[in-house]
Amino acid sequence: MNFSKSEALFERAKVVIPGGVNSPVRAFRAVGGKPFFAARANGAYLYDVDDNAFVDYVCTWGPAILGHAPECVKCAVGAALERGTSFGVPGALEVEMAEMVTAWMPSLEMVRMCNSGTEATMSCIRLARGYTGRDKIIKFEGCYHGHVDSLLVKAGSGALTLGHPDSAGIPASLAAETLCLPFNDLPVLEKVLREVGEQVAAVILEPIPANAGLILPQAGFLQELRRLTAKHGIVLIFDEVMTGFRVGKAGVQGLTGITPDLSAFGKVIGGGLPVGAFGGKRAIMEKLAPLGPVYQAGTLSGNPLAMAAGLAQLRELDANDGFVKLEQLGALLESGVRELLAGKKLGYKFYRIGSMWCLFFTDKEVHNLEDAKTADLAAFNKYFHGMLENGVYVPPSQFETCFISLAHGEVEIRKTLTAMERSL
Ligand code: KE4
Repeated sequence: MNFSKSEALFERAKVVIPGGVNSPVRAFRAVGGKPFFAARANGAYLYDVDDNAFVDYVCTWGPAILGHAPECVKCAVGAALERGTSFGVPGALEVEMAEMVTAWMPSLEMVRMCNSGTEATMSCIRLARGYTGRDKIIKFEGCYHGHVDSLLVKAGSGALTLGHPDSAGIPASLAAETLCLPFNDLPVLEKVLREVGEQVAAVILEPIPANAGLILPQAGFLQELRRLTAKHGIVLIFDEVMTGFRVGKAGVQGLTGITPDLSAFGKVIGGGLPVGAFGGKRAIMEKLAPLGPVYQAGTLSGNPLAMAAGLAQLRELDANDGFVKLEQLGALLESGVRELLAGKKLGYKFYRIGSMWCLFFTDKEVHNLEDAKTADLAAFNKYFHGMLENGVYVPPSQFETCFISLAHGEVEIRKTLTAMERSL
């Protein structure tokens, strides 16, 4: 494949944009090589500036659940555009969006729109601290919640030691308020809560972690987490930025019947435009300004273009049994992949939930970040570039998750399996 125009753009980009990208993962640093630059996208396909076409399993990291540039979203945004791009005063679409998502998600008694997943999780953390009057936060290794200072924290040496910054620029004093525990490990969680439970404002997690590859919660883990957080008066926050409106109409909380106290959303809810949202129990949400003492704000929060895009996408998903079709597509891909892997020597582990899937390059079952790190990254990188050369774009890191859209069909899945056969 020829990538000459992308390479020229990348050289220009690196002069004026750090690393040449506006978000680090796009730089292909984990897999080597240089990123391609998108020219356009439609349906299941991304097209780069050199006219290469790729079956896209990144789906702009989740938002393109209908596929790229769906007609319903284009029409809705076009109509909204005629009425103006942003008002800075409340609009009817914000009310429609809030009524829709609170009807879809029983745990959401109230919801507030913001502009990214990061803002959503950051606001949940501040709200939980303001509501409980406590300072400590518990998160889990391998879970990513956006670039929030309190959540860019890695585990200390022992489970009980406090967190250390996972990025420069985060005060050790702030990181120390965050404990980072192994996912799927109830004994450690119970021990920590016995020690410091009454000091903990919130436990935040991706209920199905998808930023360390895809890690499925083991039976009973989420249920016990809900019981223990309730017992200690701790706000349970489900970060459903990836899984919300992706794994089902009511996200993981709908699949499991577990009711978190707060939830964070992004990606799908914005239809490809910048949107985040957070919501939950009325008693907690009413602590937010202008009602309560917890400040949170945003110039473009709930702006009419993003609301129009998100509403159109969610309505299309719901009106056409989107989640049922996504499950069927996921199952079709899975059966093909498992047939392919059966004939291979090297250890692979394939995990899927609905339209989210991940191929780990390890023969160890993956239940947490430590397991995920046993993956053979050199083998993954060879696979990534092989897939790209064969016209399939999977996330440029072993520690990400693939997304299927409703625009993927049997043709794209067959193309994917052929590319995989050549790349493994
Ligand atoms: P944003 O601030 O990027 O909209 O959302 C942050 C976020 C929060 N919570 C979860 C579970 C997330 O997956 C994310 C963002 N996901 C990454 C993909 N691993 C976005 C891609 C990127 O960083 O460019």
